Amino acid sequence: MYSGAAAAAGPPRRDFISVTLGPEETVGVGGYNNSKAWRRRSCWRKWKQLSRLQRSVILFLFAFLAVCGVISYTGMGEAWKSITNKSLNDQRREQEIPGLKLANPAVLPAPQKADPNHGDYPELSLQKPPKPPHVRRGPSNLQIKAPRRDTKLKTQHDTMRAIEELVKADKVEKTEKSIISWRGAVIEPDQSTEPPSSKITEPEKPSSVEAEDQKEPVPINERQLAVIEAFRHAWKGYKDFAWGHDELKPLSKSYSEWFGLGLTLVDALDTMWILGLKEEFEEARKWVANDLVFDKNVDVNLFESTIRILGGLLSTYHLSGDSLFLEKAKDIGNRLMPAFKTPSKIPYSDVNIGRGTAHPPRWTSDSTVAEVTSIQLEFRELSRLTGDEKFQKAVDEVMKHVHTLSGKNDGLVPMFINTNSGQFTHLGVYTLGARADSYYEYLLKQWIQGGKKENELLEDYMRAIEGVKKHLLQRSEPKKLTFVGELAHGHFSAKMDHLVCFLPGTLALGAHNGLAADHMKLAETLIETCYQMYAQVETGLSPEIVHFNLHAQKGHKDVEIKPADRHNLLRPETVESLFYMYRFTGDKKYQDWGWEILQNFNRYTRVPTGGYTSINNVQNPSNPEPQDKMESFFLGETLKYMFLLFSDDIDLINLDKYVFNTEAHPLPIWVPA
Ligand code: DMJ
Repeated sequence: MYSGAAAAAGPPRRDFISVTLGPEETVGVGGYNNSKAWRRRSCWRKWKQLSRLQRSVILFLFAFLAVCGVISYTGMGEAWKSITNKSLNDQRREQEIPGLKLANPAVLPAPQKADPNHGDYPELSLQKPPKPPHVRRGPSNLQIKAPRRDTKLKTQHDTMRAIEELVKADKVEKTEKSIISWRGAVIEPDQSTEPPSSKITEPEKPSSVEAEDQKEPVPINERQLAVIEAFRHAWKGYKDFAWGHDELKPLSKSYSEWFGLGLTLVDALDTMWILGLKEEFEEARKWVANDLVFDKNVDVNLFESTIRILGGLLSTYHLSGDSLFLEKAKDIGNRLMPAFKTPSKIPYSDVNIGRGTAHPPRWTSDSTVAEVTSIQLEFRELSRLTGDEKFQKAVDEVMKHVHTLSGKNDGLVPMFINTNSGQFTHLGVYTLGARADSYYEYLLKQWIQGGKKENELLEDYMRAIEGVKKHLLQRSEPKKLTFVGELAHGHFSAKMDHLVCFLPGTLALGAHNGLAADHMKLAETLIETCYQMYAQVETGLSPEIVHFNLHAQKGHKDVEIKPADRHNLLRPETVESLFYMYRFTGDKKYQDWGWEILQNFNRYTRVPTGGYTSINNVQNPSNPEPQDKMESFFLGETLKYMFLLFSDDIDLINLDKYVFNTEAHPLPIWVPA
């Protein structure tokens, strides 16, 4: 307190501190002596005049203020440092990665789990720089370039750290507010994916569309618009004549039931999402919410309902973040579980989802190998999402068992397996077509889904591809097309199902994930063959099965078609593989081939009143003999793969983040531990 009044009243003693100064020290009174010595002397005198208590209190005050000063100085320093660092990093970022959107980590490689030891940079610090791709990835403007290992390394590391921090901050913010997507659902923020462990307690969140809202939208091109138009036309037929039923019969303007579960609608949900068909999606969602009921006394095929319904619901949940789809997925998943109650734990083919009973087909106790080994991606994902390990346990057991079985031929498996003995049956017949196809596909895809750690799956896959090379590959005449035939008790048959055309895409996916480069070479030759299965036919559409000519004969093409095999069911496998090939090579010819196929579907299978139909005769352009059936996979797979094939956006279902199930439903790749 500095006041004349206080000075007059004398120093107060108790409640507060008073510093009393004599009148001679008042500015303007007496002469103004401001010499150092005088000041020192006068201060000392004042100090001595204070009581002991006053002196102690003043000392204490000084000490207290000094401590406060030190603390606030260091805090400000930190704050200042972080501000300057941040803006520096921002500048560097802009200089080094022009156009990089920080909130869009999708440009970085596969989702990887944070290293728990890397406390400071939990999100991205462990991500190794993307490996230079073995082949060119996508069109040049979308290619991910490997960072240069040169003097820039440190700055790049800094940049990564800056990105990590900003992404981390972005994530924290996201957890506080859900993102509402125009596609009608609340998208929850956390996209982390974890493999299920035996101690799953907390359910996982959807992988969702983390970067979609932030990144520049890649404009939809003409060919994609043509796919949207085709989808709308197909959907119109389904809506007008088959709404809520399994399949459209577009000619008779009616429908057919298989399981009575709105199969086409459920199979098409994620396609609508990907194509951006908001209204159609909303309408279908309403049907799922109000009318999709699994408590029905109906027999369903375990495999078909898993890949189409469970797979469709799971992927729609991931894309939309809408928990309705997860609830439905849980429901059907639980209802399918009785299939695994067999003596061998190899599941039965059929389940009554209302009664909770399962059984094999009436005529045999065998199941199909492809069916029991191509439900794993879906059940494993269901475990991860629900925290309930029983789904994964059941399907993993099947894979482990098949891994140890005898009866394989250099990794190639027979087509049947007995649900009582757990042994392969009908030994000696090997194909990559019907009844075995997706066994091979799921070996690779489970390995990818699980973060490339499950070595038995990889071993079985690699061995099988060697088996294909050794026993099933041949070249046709006159064009010398490499094709995959079949082996029956040591006899080679030059027969190839259209179904086998999944293989080039799978091989390319394996090569993209670091497997042998010659797999990519094989993929390139096989996709050419699959294309020729269309191009050499009168309608430009492939039949269900072809036989290749092994010997040159005048006037004969490579591809021969038997009358019983000349139907086309609107199958997806070739466009599926074209999609992978374009994504990994950027070679436009694959888009052009797909475009030809779409035009031929429009020419020969489109029904004017709505919908597309399977045809009976691909060799007769003037009468392809429409069959009056639109398979659900035309919407679930064929049109989806077409749309993705024509897209130049590698983040539209990024193949380092998602793995497609065998019905084209994308499921997240789990973050490697
Ligand atoms: C689809 O249900 C799946 O792709 C399955 O793996 C094979 N058959 C059809 C499409 O052809």
